[in-house]
Amino acid sequence: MLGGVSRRTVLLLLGGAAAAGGWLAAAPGTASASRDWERVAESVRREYLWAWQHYVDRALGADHIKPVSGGREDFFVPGHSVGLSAVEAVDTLWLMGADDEVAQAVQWIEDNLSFDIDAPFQVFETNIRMVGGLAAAYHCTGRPRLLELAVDVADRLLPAFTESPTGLPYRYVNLATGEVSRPDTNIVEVGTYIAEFGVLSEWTGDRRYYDLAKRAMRVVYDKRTELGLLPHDIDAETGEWRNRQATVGPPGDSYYEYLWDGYALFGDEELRQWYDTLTDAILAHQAERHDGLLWFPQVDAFTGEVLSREQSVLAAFYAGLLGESGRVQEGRAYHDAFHAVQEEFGVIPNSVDYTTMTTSDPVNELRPEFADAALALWLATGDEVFRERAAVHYANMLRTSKAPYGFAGLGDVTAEPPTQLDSCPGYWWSEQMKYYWLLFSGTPRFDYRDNYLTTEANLLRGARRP
Ligand code: DMJ
Repeated sequence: MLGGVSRRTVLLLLGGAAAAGGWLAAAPGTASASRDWERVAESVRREYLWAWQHYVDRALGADHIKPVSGGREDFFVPGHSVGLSAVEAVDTLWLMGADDEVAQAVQWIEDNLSFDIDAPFQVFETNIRMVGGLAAAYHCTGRPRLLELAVDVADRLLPAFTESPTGLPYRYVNLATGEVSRPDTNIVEVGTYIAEFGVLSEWTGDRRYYDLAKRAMRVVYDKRTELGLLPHDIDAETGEWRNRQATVGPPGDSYYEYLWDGYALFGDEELRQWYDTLTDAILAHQAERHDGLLWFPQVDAFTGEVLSREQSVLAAFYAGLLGESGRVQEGRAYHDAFHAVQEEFGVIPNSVDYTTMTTSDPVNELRPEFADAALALWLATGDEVFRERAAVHYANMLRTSKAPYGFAGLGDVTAEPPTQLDSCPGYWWSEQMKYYWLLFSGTPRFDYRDNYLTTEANLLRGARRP
């Protein structure tokens, strides 16, 4: 260690500095006054617009561009792209003040997007990405057609809820016929709707969306164990648990997030009470310290026995959720744990065993959760350390993931240089580049005091139109 900064971090910073034109010359922990955040923000915007241009040139309307080969890829259903990356990008482009690019994306959506597709779509992913993306695009631009499309796709998802005997939605619904399938589900896929459905209720005056989303959340909450914990797998037809394991990572993560968010967005005190009850139980039975760091192992929801100390990178979001819901100390401590992972590996792998700080899954799928939590904790505390950590996260991505036609996931973060995968997920367009931009730019288009970003970082409150 060099004065609290690992050798690996220094190398990464130097690499990032070169790649980004020297803006990251300072080491983490250096007083923020020495950082030129505006230059970092400019770099983020420049890279995002560079990637956007490639998507427009080679893949506009496809769900994904393939960043290494320049090809196209479907996400939801083979042969049925719905312009996922374009939908995910609109509010990010808008926050960056890239109005020509916003117009390009919106024009493609308004002219081409149709959900009359005779194929099963995953209800959770369609909601957080398509309903949420369109709702955020509407919130930013005010274009009525975007709201119509958000309502149209949400309506096509509703049979998943209304056909279920328990109110827990099925995992899949055919968008054209309404046929439902796959009752074998989990608490994320039954309980991550209240933000997107809630704003649709607010904006259309139709309460059905909010009520269906909340009913499913209640079914889950009412089934908590005597310890107050939730296993993560559940059957939508019987309402019975399908496993015993509880986790704040997938597939448990955004169920907890949306309990808080339902309160934060709509003032629903009942959801806040459910959130508080479950969070108290998680902190009592699902948390442990190891080498002075706070971690959340997987535990048996009925006995509290630790089942696994593997930590998914997706669980890093939980640091931000704790911070924004008033548990700042715990949120900061959990972010410190993932900061240690970033210090160890540079680019954070899919998961680590925190007892050995090793990984058996060295893939990086451009996951945004560490940056997500950095933004939430920075907004909650104003502590510059979170901007510093996010800047390192960005520099590491820039150094390793920039490919000929966009940004690519990595096959093995421990290889030098890491191998690039020919894939860029839709959430890259909605999540980390937006978090970096909001952290570094101070854009007047964002209300830094009163805002709401969904689990997919879709902006549903806080757009300040010029
Ligand atoms: C995103 O699609 C959402 O954040 C979701 O809640 C889980 N994580 C992915 C990105 O990693």
